[in-house]
Amino acid sequence: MAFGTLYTYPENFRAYKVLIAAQYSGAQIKIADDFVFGETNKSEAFLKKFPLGKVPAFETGNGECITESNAIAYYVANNQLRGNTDLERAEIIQWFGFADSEILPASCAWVFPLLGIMPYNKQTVEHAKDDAKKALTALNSHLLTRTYLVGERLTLADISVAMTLLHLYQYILEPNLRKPYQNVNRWFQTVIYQPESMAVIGVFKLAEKTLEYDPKKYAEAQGKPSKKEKKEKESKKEAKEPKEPKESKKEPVEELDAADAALAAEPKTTNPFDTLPKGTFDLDDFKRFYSNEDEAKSIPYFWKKFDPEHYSIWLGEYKYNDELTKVFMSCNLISGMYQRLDKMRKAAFASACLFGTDNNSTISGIWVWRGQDLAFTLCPDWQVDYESYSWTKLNPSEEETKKLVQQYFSWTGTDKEGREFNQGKVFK
Ligand SMILES: N[C@@H](CCC(=O)N[C@@H](CS)C(=O)NCC(=O)O)C(=O)O
Repeated sequence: MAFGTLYTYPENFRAYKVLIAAQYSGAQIKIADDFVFGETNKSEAFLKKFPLGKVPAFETGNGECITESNAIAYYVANNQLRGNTDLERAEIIQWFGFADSEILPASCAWVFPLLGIMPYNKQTVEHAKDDAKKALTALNSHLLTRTYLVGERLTLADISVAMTLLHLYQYILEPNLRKPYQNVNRWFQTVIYQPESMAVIGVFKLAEKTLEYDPKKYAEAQGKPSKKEKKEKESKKEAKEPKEPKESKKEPVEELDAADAALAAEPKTTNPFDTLPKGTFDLDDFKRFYSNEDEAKSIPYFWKKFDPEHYSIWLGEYKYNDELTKVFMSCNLISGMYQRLDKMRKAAFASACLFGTDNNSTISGIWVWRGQDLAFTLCPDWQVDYESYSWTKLNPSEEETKKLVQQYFSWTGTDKEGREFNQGKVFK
């Protein structure tokens, strides 16, 4: 069985292919901790292993390096996913090419301007819409008589094509637009609602309304004034100064890769926690202290600094423990949730523990965040996983809370039914 480390930023649809394939095969994949897109993948150490500096990238347990998401997915997959015959294997490669050449460029050119990570060019977008429709029509005909793209069972072809369609279904294909592609819709939902897919991407919501183009978004993402702001500024300037020769109207044509990179970069939007008063608890300072000192010092430090007026403490207990199987898969469930909550790190900290062993385990954790309410409700992006947990707000002055904080921060003890601590993961 394959094992190794996957380098990626959170919510990368290409990495999803790999992680879903691993859910099927049981491959043990560790997601590289502390990966910072644009830094880690441009570091000397990374480029030595992966000269193009792109992600996802995979390092096997034996130190072999693989790039290209389809290739990594193939490596970590099992025989069912790889296809049973030479013909099936060839067809899977065919669908890899279809996803990357027929769907992806059209999807990026259509979606990225709406997300504000690529300039809007009407002609390019109209062209992309036509291309996307052609690809969807071909796919729809293929799926008229089939459940899966290749053979009778789900394969890497389904995973790769569905993940490449993810942004279109998420941001563009509102009910009216997806209506002509009923076979694709049915198949897409079959693929993404498999437990193996849901363990990676969570509960996926199909677009209810196509994202609207907002010229301000791109300007903001670039840290530039919008066209309107620019015009206003220029007309003020023109009133004072003689006219400069006019700039060309043509928008710069950006490479899709650059937009792809922008998708991974930190958006410049405000964080929902910014709307709440900061209080006196310096969470970053506590996180540093917790990382550098042992718990005999860091837990008393937590209580010394904790500000109960502006921060709250919660116990989160996974609701579907009966469905947990392999311990490493459950750990990936926790890492996946942490990745999806990346922007919560700014004002949240958690220590989640897995108790028990394979096929007999539970997940629970202690969470601390700014504000007194359930933080997940502050932002739709944070609502993928939280409903899979029951949340209990703890009273910081109660002895029971002190015990739980002690236990979870120091990764000790048992769960309520006496299962021993097995593994812990910190969100910081
Ligand atoms: N064909 C590659 C594409 C990988 C790729 O373009 N990754 C983007 C992010 S999703 C990247 O790492 N870009 C960084 C760069 O271009 O410097 C795959 O499927 O893995």
